[in-house]
Amino acid sequence: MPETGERTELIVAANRLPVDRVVAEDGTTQWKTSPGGLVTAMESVMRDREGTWVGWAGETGEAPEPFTAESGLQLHPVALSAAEVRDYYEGFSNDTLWPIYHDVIVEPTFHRRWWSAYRTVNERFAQTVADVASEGATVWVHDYQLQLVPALVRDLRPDLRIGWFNHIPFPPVELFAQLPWRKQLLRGLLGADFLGFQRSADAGNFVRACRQLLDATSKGDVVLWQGADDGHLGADARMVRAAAVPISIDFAGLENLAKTPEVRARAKEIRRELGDPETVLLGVDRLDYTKGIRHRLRAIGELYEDGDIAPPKVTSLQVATPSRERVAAYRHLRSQVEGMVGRINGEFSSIGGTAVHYLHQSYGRDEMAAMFQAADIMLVTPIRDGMNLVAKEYVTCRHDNGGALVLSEFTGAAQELRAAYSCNPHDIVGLKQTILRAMRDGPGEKRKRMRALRRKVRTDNVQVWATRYLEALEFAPDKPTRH
Ligand code: GDG
Repeated sequence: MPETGERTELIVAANRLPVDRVVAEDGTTQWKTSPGGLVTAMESVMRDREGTWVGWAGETGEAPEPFTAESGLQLHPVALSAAEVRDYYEGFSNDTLWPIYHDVIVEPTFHRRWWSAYRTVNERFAQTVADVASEGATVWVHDYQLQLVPALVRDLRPDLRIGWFNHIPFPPVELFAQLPWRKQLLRGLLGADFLGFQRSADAGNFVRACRQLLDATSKGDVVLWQGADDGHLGADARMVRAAAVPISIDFAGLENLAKTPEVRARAKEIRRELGDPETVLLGVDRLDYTKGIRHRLRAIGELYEDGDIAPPKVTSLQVATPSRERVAAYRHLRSQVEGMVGRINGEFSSIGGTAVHYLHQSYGRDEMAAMFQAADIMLVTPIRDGMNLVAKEYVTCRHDNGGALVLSEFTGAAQELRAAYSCNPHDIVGLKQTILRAMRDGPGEKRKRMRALRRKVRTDNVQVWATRYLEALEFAPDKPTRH
């Protein structure tokens, strides 16, 4: 392994480094790796490729010096000022791009100042990548916060192999076209050799946007970009492949955790604490308007009202992890959700029988695994979601082949998890029927579905995803010959 600060062969660039600073009792600072599938996947591919992860360490002001995490990952922090976090991250990334890329569920906000910060921060990331990459290295850029990085890195370091992966959907051109900076974003992405998306529909949307907004041509999943807007083949002409490489989770790691005696015991204890109901309905989401929490609560409330379900026999648990609370749309969502939970509980709970247990908190991985095991019906009902890892985590934790997954057709996961109980969350009547069907189907039918779901996630796990992505990047088409 190279010493920290040396040039490396594989560079991952993502908005956030996978660590959090924790201050010990004696006042010393330590960096704790934040657990998650992406980190696990990167650890496995970076271990044998001398990798460095470039990203923000989570605190504003001067960046810490590059360091090695306890997991062995080399980390290279990028500095962000408080104003940049506000304008580049909370503003442009989460209040301009996020709503546009998620079907404009809420109205996007456009500010030229935010765009300018986005450009500045993308330039800083690109410069850092260019500084740490060894000759001919591979660069893997992640997500919507860094869409200008591929072209900026290519300008600085034409010798590098550059890929980008979008964790969220790529919108239809009709919505993408609203962005005042649409061409700059497309040109930024076209600096890459390979662009990975969650679904082939997302890749298709990107290719169509290039054709319509840049007059690029395409053949299959390859965009031919002339390198100039005048239709002539310029010196920067390139071929860029855009295809689906759906992300997954660390199946073996999570299944092992779910099988530990502690997690199994905790799952039983959770059911006891909920009053030993016959059926537990569960939702686990970041508190985000894309996740369909309001639609889900509407359906649950109506099921109580219709008398199809009643506490304490049936109870529901909603974990809504705090998220982006400085963005107005998220504060508004929180008060709507909490109003709905209050109304449902006011009408349908009794002493000793709560209709909706609502938890606006975040939990450790063990507790999440126990909750998944304790749930009979998992409700994953986003209005739009790039993939949705919660759905995959739930089936991974059900090593007993029990439980049932209700899954929105508007998630990337729905393309893969065909054996789930599929729903359209906008159709409240249909959603109620699907929940009831998932509750009432016999154990044989449910086990058959769960086995198929688990087979899929076991095979297409996050390690396979990372390998597939890097292969696609390696074999992406080269620059076109000029004539
Ligand atoms: C984006 C895309 C895509 C949640 N609460 C807690 C907690 N979580 C974990 C879940 C899961 C992750 O966070 C959330 O992942 P999702 O996929 O559900 O959604 P996003 O955060 O929106 O992620 C999404 C994903 O990127 C990956 O490409 O699937 O479509 O929007 O792993 O378990 N984990 C812990 N405590 C919590 O309270 N420990």
